[in-house]
Amino acid sequence: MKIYFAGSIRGGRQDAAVYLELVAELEKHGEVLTEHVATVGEEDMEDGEIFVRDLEWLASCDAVVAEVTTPSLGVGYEIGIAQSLSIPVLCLYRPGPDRRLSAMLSGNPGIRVVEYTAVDELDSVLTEWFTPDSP
Ligand code: 6IA
Repeated sequence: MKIYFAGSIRGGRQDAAVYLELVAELEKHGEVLTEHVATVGEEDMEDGEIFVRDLEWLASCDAVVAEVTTPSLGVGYEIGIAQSLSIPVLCLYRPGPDRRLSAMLSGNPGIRVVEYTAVDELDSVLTEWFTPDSP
């Protein structure tokens, strides 16, 4: 199972610690192609190279898991591309008093949105979602 993890980079890094925890959970279910989303900082690539590389990984993955609490143009774009390629998408969202999830995700019947407060709640959700034929 190749997993494309999507999380905000230039949209804001306030959830970077959550992404690290999530990537560790996702690694129990398969190969995470995009660990760098959690650990970003060490890369020295042009934006055009990042775009081409990430789209190649996206097209080659079996599933996309997107942490969508921090709004990100890049994550929204990746979700749209994944959906157009019929790749299953799971969006993870932590509700808060000062934010509302985009209707393009919460109102989208083609993707699964799961609300949570802490990564340790997601064990059964992820196990169920990664079970073959489940997403
Ligand atoms: O619009 P954003 O930057 O928040 O978009 C984040 C999403 O786009 C992530 O899910 C990534 O898959 C992808 N992405 C955007 N920028 C990068 C990137 N920059 N490296 C890898 N993936 C990216 C590296 C430069 C960094 C040192 C700032």
